[in-house]
Amino acid sequence: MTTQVAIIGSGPSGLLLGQLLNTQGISNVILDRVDGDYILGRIRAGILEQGFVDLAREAGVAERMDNEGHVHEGFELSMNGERTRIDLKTLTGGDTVMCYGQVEITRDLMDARQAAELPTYYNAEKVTPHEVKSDKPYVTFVHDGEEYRLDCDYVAGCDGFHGVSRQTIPAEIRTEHERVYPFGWLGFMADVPPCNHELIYAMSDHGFALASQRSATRSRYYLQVPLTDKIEDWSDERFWDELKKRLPADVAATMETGPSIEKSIAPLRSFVCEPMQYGNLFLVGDAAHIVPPTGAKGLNLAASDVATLFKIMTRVYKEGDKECISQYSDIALRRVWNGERFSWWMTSMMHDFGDDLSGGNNMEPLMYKRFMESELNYYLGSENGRKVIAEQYVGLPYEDLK
Ligand code: RFL
Ligand code: PHB
Repeated sequence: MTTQVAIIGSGPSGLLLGQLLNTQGISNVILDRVDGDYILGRIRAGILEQGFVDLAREAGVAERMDNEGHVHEGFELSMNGERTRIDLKTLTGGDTVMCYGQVEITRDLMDARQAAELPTYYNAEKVTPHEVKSDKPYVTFVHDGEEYRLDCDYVAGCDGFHGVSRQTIPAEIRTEHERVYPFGWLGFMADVPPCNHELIYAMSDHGFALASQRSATRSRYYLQVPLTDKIEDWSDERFWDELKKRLPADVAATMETGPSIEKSIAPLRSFVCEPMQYGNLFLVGDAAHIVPPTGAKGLNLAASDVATLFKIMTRVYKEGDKECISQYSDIALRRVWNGERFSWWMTSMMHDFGDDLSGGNNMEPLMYKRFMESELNYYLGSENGRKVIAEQYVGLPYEDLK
């Protein structure tokens, strides 16, 4: 089997890249180790930057998003019950974000791929890239008990944090930066109307909470929880009780509650792998970097990687310029480090690190807490501070190739 770009991973990164390449007539095959239903069962992101929205439109998969997604012109930060609105549109001179679930955009991408009859192998086992430093890379895998070899020009490693692609880069070439936070997020989905028309990120003496949403009738909430907590520890009733303590009192008082339709705990991590390419292998999205979800940046950084790789592939195949491929890692990493820094900063200011000394570089815990409270207070009280938050939240512009 032969293709131009072998894509490992059928998450949003791999699917978006495949769809964009197809608009330019660049052939691609996607391999994933699980099936489509499993992928659609992973409830994750909810906020898309304008850059993502524009890419989805370019890929021809935006119809449902444009009809059913909600444009948000702002969000709120609550500090011990005191609410401050970050007016994204005014503070950035017109930018907004789109509230549309990762599951929905992934479904739209899968449907478009199927309609275009582009080759996809789900439940592919032992997916392994080979010879990625040469100009004849290939990927081997097993499907339905049969062994396959996929010859290609390039390999896009879109296989998430636990994928095989990053491990293909020799350990002596790769530097991995990692910080694991001393708490996780308990996610909770319920078919009740959102408690507020915009998102609320809440810092409180009881810990962090986030009120998000998927539609006018579906809410998505998160609570900071100790890493040792198990899902069984959190009955629906306990969840709602705790959430009400952390959100502003007026919001909690009118909030509608109901049974959960999904509950899960995710650890929080900052992670970057440098470089993001090795020969003709490119790492894209979570395969190369992870952010804590506080800034809503994970999926959006994946999209900016996709945008850069798509520009490179288009130039390679349309103009015959192979030199430009060496630009990938540097361009991608500049935006990634910015998103990492913002996500770390938001996480640090808004969560309770308790006695954990890693929060503030071995600083006395209460001193660190006071510094962070003071920092948040300052940013919220100053228009320039709110502008900085707004500019980062809507996302920095994508960088062009040289
Ligand atoms: P994915 O989605 O992990 O997809 C990778 C795919 O690769 C497959 N795979 C393999 N296939 C073949 N062979 C192998 N050896 C393979 N190993 C893995 C997997 O089966 C999978 O299908 O990575 P991708 O495409 O890079 O997408 C990244 C995003 O999923 C992620 O960044 C976001 O979900 C992060 N995130 C958020 N991002 C935002 O931009 N805005 C948000 O509001 C936001 N909220 C969140 C989030 C992530 C969360 N969790 C649970 C981590 C909220 C949460 C709670
Ligand atoms: C979500 O709706 O899942 C969501 C929104 C904003 C975040 C993280 C998650 O920062």
